[in-house]
Amino acid sequence: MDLDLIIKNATIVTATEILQPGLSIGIKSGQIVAIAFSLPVDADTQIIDAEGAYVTPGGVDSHVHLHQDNAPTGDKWLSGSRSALCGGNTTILAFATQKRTDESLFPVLEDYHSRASGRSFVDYGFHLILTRPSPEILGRALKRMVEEEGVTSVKLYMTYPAFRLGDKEMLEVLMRCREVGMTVMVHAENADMIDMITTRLLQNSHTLPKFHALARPQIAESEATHRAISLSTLTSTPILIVHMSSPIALSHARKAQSKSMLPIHAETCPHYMYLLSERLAVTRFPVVDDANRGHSHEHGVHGEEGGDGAEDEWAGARHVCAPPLRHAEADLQSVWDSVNNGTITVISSDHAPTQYNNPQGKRKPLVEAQKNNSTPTFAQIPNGLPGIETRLPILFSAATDPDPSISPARRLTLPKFVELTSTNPAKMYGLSGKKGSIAPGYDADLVIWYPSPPHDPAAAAASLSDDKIKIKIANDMLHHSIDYTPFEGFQVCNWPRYVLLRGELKWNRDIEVRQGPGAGILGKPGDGKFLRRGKGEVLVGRSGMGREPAGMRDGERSAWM
Ligand code: DUC
Ligand code: ZN
Repeated sequence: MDLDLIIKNATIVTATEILQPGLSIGIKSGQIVAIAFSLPVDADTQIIDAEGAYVTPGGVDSHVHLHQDNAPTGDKWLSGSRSALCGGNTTILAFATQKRTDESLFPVLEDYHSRASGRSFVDYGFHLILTRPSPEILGRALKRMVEEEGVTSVKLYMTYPAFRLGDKEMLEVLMRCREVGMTVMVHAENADMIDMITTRLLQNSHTLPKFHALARPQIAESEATHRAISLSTLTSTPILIVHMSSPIALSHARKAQSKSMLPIHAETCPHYMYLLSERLAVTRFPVVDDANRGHSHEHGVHGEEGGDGAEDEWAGARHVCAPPLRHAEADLQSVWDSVNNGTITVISSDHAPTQYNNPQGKRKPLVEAQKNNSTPTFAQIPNGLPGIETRLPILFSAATDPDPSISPARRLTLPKFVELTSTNPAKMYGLSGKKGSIAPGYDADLVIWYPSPPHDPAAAAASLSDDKIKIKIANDMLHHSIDYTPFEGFQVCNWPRYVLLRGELKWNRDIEVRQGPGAGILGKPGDGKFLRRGKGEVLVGRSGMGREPAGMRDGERSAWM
């Protein structure tokens, strides 16, 4: 068989099961070719001993913003993809953004290719953000994107003046995406509600970061979600609603999936599973918060109780994202419940960072206001959080941490972890058969974790003192170019020990721990290849032309569709 590499003594996890411990994974020419208890070794076969640890498919982070014009202090490809790798990701899907002035999509794609080319540590692809879906674009360009460029997904915004599409434009895009087989992502928030509330908050001098959460209430998300589902139903087009945070919005998705069998997919992110809007009101950072990992807690995050940072009334700007962090534990719980009852199809990071201490970053409103002698406002704070490197360790911990104080309601199973962070995003975005699973024929993109602590509570308590398996997240251990992480101080019980991209070891945390920051990165910029993707799969509901929506006669749509 002439194997290049064998990962021995693995406990392999797939989206459906945890395989019997002790298996070996045989790798040749970057692909998995065999899984067995014993594989033939020759003189050139390299061996990595997983020591019984869980081995999961490399993470597929299908929602990351790198080198975007509206985030000049955010991660570009080098730092963003490096951070992805060190957090266990081997594929990332980022955005190529059409500006309203861009008449053609092809120069846009070329521009974004040139931003990424030769710089990525991990494999990557692009979703197109459509802001001007002209007849030409709908007529030919999208089809060519699928057939010639391997770009098979678009993202549509229902909010943000620079990006927002009206319902008619969305309908036209949906109809065309169904025809050409593109996956449609939707950012669902009602723009006019947000605009009206923001204007009135500012008129009332409510300008601090904490008012960001009031400006984008849950009803703005739930109304737009319901509308997006209606548009999808009318046009019989599958959609994926990104970064869902609201219980009512999630209930709309669940009802559509379960009662009407519609192909409505839902994405969430770790920040909507762990962080509350009270963080927008903090006046010190880092925040002292024992609320992570699903412990129920009485006290929240308050400036006075805050960490060792200096007093700063703008500190909460670090947590400005859209949709905003929600107010209540019950909101977090509804997201967890939606993860576990199957409503959520994908958990991405929505890594969309901006530095804090930078005049072009989260503090920009303060700097500008000082120059113009005006008042800084929450509405000028760039939206988005970093999270590409912390997504997998946090969620893997939710699946494996033996700490009995973690609420069972805030856990997920290991197969569910694999399904939502790797297998499903690969399937949804046209990477089936290549990425997102551990099986013969797939790319050998693998994460080998540290051997888990025993599940016997006494033994677990003893081994929790081992630094390898009890890790406190700190920004200075991350590899992005951002000066904070919202997960500072969170305890996780594991971290990707080895990460392999197409059969080559690219991250070795043992070396990082021994030799210091950056030493564990064995990969280099340009290792990551652009992925020409196929058409995405529909994972929930019925695909293709379903029955007419309620109230229409059978076949009625054929008069206009
Ligand atoms: N919200 C978005 O819509 N995009 C990026 C970041 C964010 O918070
Ligand atoms: Zn985003």
